[in-house]
Amino acid sequence: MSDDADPPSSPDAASPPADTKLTVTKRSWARQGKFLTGRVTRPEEDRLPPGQHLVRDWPVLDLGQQPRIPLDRWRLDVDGLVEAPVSWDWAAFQSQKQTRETTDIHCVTTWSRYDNHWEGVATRDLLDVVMPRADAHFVMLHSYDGYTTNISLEDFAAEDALIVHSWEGQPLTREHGGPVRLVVPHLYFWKSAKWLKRIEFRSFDKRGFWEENGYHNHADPWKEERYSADE
Ligand SMILES: Nc1nc2c(c(=O)[nH]1)N[C@H]1C(S)=C(S)[C@@H](COP(=O)(O)O)O[C@H]1N2
Ligand SMILES: [Mo]
Repeated sequence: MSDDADPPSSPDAASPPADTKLTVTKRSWARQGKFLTGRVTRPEEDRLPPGQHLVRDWPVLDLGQQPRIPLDRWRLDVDGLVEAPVSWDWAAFQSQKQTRETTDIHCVTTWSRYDNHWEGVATRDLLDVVMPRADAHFVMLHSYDGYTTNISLEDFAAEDALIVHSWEGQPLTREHGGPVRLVVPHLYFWKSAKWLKRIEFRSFDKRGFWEENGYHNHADPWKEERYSADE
């Protein structure tokens, strides 16, 4: 008997069962595009990292200085070990290729927020423009409030990392880092510098503000890389 033999005949065998609970559910998932997010997904049971809880509102956390940067004075400098450094004004930033992503936030203070809709410039597209030199392995983010945070070039180049100007279809508010902040979804949120001013490419690593003050250098939420004592 071959593997592709017809099933035993019965009055119902000619057509597949159309309306079992499972097929109805699966067809509805297919319509909604469930599980098809267009990015590397983690299994659903792994979506909430260990020790995290979900929130609906978006908390504000920073050092307490929320700088006000008028758009006509805003600049983003990208420099250090790159072939083609840039200093974008607002128009130049807006004229870059725009990307939308839907990603989750995981803050080291244990809140997570799902399905944030961002729009901005993909870090990978920025890398195509400035072309890091072969000896660039790390990135330091510098912000208008004096904050700094460090990240490897590999983490910076993650496919869902964005330099964002919009959240949920609206300009990013000042309290959340507007005009422009970084969003690196696969690391704890302190790596996502608000009020971004300068992106510096470096050959060796140097700790930023929280990394010098007891936080982990890498910050992977799924490994609970919260504090430098865990390194
Ligand atoms: N420039 C700047 N960026 C920053 C911070 C900051 O103090 N200054 N705080 C970090 C921390 S600890 C967190 S949890 C997130 C908070 O972002 P939110 O206020 O939009 O939730 O921003 C990160 N980026
Ligand atoms: Mo944080």
